[in-house]
Amino acid sequence: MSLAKTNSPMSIRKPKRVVNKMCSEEVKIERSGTIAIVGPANAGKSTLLNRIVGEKVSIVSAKANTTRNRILAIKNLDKAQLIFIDSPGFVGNKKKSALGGMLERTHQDVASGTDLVLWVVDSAELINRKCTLDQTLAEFSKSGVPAPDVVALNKTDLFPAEKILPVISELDQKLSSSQTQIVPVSALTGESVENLLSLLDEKLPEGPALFSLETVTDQTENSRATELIREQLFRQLRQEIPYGTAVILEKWEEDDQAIRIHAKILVEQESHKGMVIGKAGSRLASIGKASRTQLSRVFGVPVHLKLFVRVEKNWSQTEKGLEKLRVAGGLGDGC
Ligand SMILES: Nc1nc2c(ncn2[C@@H]2O[C@H](COP(=O)(O)OP(=O)(O)OP(=O)(O)O)[C@@H](O)[C@H]2O)c(=O)[nH]1
Ligand SMILES: [Mg+2]
Repeated sequence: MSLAKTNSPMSIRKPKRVVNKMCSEEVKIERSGTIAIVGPANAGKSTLLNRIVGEKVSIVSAKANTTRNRILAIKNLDKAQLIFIDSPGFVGNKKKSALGGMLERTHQDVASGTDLVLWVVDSAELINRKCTLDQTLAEFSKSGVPAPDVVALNKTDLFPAEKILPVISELDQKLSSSQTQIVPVSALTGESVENLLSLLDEKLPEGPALFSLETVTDQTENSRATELIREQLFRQLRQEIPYGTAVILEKWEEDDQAIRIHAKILVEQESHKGMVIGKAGSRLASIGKASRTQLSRVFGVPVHLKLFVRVEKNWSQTEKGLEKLRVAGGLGDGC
């Protein structure tokens, strides 16, 4: 199969595991709309999206700024179609590279054109006082995103109710709009995610389904594959190394039995190349193994993966570097 052919929405070849299967004739959608998922880096936005749609559509790691572009995924309820758009987290006041600037613009763009804004807040940051609520609110208003319709106070699995309740009441007092509702959730365990969905459903405008009821995400297979590899780079590499990595698909072949993928991992410095490869190739082998497991799970067939590491000096630092990567397909869909 040619590269261009893989640029098709995921709905064309779904994973064998059937997710969100609903029969179009049985369901009449009366409400539909787009919902921006915004919030600080690492708050659990992508974990929440994956939990809502029931499969991994957005990559997750413990490192900030894992998500780099908009990720659209759809959840159908009885009579409603909720179209979620995950975004890169706030970059904050740090000195920004060209890539950091791109993340910030994407974050703002995602929230500016949607029907609803869902702000995900990390309760651990507030309870452990790494960040005060005033700082969190100030950061939110500086981010240029419209006021949230719903706040999901995430990671509640980490604390007993007596720690969570004061945060909710403080949030309630300090939010500028009395229309904003707060839902404590755990994206990790799924606790209260149904409540969150009901609340969003109530706020959706009337309208027909905007996507077919079988569609889970509009991401191309190319992008989904490179993102799953990038997830392993974020999970398995340390310090600044993952932030200077990008993945480009070089070859995609498939038949009924398997998919064969060749992908290039870009790093910014010669010294980073050795760290990605590791002693006797051990790190790259581990990245490849974990990526293959995820790819096979998502695509529903065995995946054979070959990874190569190349240096593209300081690509993330300049607009020129970003543009070169964008053209090569190394920044994913929608960039
Ligand atoms: N305990 C706990 N951990 C969570 C929860 N949700 C997310 N996490 C963890 O928080 C970390 C960040 O999760 P992500 O979903 O990547 O966060 P994000 O907001 O998408 O981050 P960026 O893409 O970097 O902006 C990961 O280690 C997750 O496993 C939760 O409800 N409970
Ligand atoms: Mg994310």
